[in-house]
Amino acid sequence: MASAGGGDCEGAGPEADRPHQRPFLIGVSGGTASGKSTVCEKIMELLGQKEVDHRQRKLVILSQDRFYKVLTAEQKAKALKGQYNFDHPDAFDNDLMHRTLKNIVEGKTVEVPTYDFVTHSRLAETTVVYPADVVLFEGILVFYSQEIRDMFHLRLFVDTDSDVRLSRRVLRDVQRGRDLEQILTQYTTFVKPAFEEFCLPTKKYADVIIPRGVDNMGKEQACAAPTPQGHAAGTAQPVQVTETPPEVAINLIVQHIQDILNGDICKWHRTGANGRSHKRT
Ligand code: UZR
Ligand code: MG
Repeated sequence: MASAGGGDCEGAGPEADRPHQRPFLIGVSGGTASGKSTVCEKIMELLGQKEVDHRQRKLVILSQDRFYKVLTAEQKAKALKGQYNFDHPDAFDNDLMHRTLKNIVEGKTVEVPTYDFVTHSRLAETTVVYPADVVLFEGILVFYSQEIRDMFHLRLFVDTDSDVRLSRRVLRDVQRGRDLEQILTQYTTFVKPAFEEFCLPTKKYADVIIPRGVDNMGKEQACAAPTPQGHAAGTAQPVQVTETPPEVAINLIVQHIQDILNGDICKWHRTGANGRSHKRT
């Protein structure tokens, strides 16, 4: 059966029958303010999908932030004082996130909540996400739960220095109307420890590590060497594009996505860098 993208592969077996609406799901993780959203936007732009009406889009970007839990009055009071841990895996409605991603992977239209960072609450309006060929799901802890991690066909980790992330984070939070002292206290109390405990250890699950996000695109810069100790014994190393500007990593990813959009569904059959099989059920 032909997928809408065309180009079925010989020997693809039942995989060839997969309706094209079943998207290729890409997880994009990295610390706070690492540039996850910017990387996603850049991918969308390079694929010429930015100007396309959202109903016609082949690519959709979705943020884990949308799945922050609805806070109780008590938690909200804490949040407003910078005393609530938004960087802990429990801060997310993991059930809803899992259910929503499952529906997305099955090619269903879903409704996702909208989250307001100023009031720390879920807004009444939701966003309808229509079936797309490629879905980018970005967030600090998208690789934390194995259940969700295993759903991704490709995993990217945006690796940006923590001092760069802190300075961006401060600017962003000030723009969100927060008090500087509170921003810094929250960072040292919650954001940094949680990054080290929950986010950084998930870097080993990435297929591709994107250095410095897209901020330095086009600039020549020396980079740190890869850190093999970050990888579990027996697992393959992810592709780490360290000696080159980050657009090389992004261009490689874009090329891969382009192949999927063009209907080269053999790509879906590949065995991941970590030995995962991407067979769909
Ligand atoms: P990114 N966050 C808020 O600042 N306020 C909220 O109401 C909900 C989340 C922050 C959260 C986390 N932490 O570090 C960050 N705090 O959003 C994740 N404190 O978003 O990946 O875009 O940095
Ligand atoms: Mg973000």
